[in-house]
Amino acid sequence: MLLSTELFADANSEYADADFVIFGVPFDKTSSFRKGSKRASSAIREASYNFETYNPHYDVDLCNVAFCDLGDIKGSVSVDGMLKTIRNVAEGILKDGKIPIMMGGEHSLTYPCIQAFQGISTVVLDAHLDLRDEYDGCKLSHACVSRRIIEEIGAMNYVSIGIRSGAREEYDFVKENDIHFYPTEQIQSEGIVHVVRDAIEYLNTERIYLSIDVDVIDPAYAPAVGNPEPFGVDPIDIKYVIQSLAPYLSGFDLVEISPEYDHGQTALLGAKLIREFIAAKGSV
Ligand SMILES: [Mn+2]
Repeated sequence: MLLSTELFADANSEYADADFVIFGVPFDKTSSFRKGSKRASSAIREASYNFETYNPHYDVDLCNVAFCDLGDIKGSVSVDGMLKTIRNVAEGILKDGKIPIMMGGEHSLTYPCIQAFQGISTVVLDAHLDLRDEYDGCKLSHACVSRRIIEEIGAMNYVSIGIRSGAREEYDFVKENDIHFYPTEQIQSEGIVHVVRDAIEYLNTERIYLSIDVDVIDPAYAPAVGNPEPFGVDPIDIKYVIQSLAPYLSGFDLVEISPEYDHGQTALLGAKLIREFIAAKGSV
């Protein structure tokens, strides 16, 4: 059990009263380049104390939003076992009618969260396609997470935004399976407002899960990620995505921060985006 000062700032509700339930997952076993996302949840919690409780954009004070932090989930050391544990945790939160907020850890952890919904449209913000069938012999690798998500929910219920990296075979898979994604160049030419409107129209649903791989953001703003990729998205565009999707959002995660490559700014941005989500959804 964590001390209250070690929990996410302002997560002062009891579980029974909470509308939002934060949990951390210190797990980075399949990370392919810079490991260390297992330390992200504590870095994000520490950074969360930097910010005011009041959010002027939404006119919401987080002190008045009911949310709690379960602390970190200690699971199996195996990938398969860890993902099963996460699915159980997410299912419990959903059964109790609350919105789960997962702080990774690596991106593979998103898959069991989406499985827990048993059918939900998904928006992934990511620099990478993550559409390999397997990586290093592992189908549950973070490099395969969007492939697993699409198998779970179907291509028509999936979009990704901010893409600028993938193997040729992944781009072939996109064409063959009609995967809907928005490269950063499209955000630059058409603007994030157009891109998000198009994504919402395409998904045509009332319920969306949002997964933010922090490497979607340009490394200038978010250098401490597992696989940094230049030509990225501006943080304020990510804020706009959260704002626009908020009425539809039923689940949220933020993954892939690797704090040892940070001077604190990536963890701060991660904490801020989680606070933005709670304020945006709390004001709907
Ligand atoms: Mn990525």
